[in-house]
Amino acid sequence: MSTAYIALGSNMDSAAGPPDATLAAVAERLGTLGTVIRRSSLYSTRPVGFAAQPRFMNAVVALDTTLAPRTLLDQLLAIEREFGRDRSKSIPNGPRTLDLDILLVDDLEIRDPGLELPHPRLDQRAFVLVPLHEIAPQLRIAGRGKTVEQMLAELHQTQAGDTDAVVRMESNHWRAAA
Ligand code: PH2
Ligand code: MG
Ligand code: MG
Repeated sequence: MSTAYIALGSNMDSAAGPPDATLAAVAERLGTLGTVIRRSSLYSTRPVGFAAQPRFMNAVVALDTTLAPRTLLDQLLAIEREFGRDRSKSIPNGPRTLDLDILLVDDLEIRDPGLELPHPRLDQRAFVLVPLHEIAPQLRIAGRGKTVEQMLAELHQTQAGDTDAVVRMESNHWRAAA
């Protein structure tokens, strides 16, 4: 059994509804791949990389699973498609109905095409580190020799005073999800 940390993101409506409803439905769907043992709050986040698009909803969940990382990735890409993601029509870092990224699987270090663990941009992204810190502050990141708490503190030093980038949200959809 492995523990995978998975980042969820959405900034376009899907068939399940607006981004918070989509992420709530996705959190339940992830339960078919293992057991969701922790779930962060939902955060409204400023788009990173391509600014001219709506704010994102982001969250992180911890999943206990027997699936191998590559199989887990294939399953996550299938769930993205289920929720309306069409990669043939999208621009890099642009709007999407659903993005599912594997951040970490135990202490594995993998550098394969399409699957890099830990996620290579983990330490630059407050929209990932803030929710990850909420559910696993003392988790040590493989190959970096740092905990999530230490990484977030370093990021905050470079982004001091940026209070609008990652804002915790209340969502009835998210709260109701198992
Ligand atoms: N995902 C991206 C690019 N930029 N910005 C925010 N705030 N949240 C995201 O999930 C996100 C992003 C590429 O996957
Ligand atoms: Mg992503
Ligand atoms: Mg992705």
